[in-house]
Amino acid sequence: MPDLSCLFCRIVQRTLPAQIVTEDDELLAFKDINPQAPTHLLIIPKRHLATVSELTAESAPLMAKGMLLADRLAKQAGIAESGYRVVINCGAGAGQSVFHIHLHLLGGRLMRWPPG
Ligand code: DGP
Repeated sequence: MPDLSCLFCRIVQRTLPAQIVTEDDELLAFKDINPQAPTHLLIIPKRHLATVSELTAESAPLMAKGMLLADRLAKQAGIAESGYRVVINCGAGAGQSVFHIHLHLLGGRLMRWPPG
């Protein structure tokens, strides 16, 4: 069930505008509102799952599909050869601010390690 207090559920429902890049039955990809790299996309499951800690054996395949989509979008954006980063923040202490699981796809600049 969508949680209409959730920003990303509202983007899925099209009640909050976003620059949507692609979607299928299960996933939606859109541009991050506050990009941290020349390419910064968010890939989300359409169903509301708050964090990685909520995943189950039934829902976890969504994340594998998200990774496949991230790589496809990285290739489309021309950042796959130079390298890209996929980030999932789990919990406020790790920097999660929107509690609807999302993969950040970042690229188009040199990435350093460790992240902040
Ligand atoms: P995180 O901190 O890992 O929960 O990442 C949340 C990301 O979501 C952050 O990079 C900014 C982005 N974001 C927050 N609100 C919106 C919004 O309304 N629209 C879009 N497109 N991105 C948003």
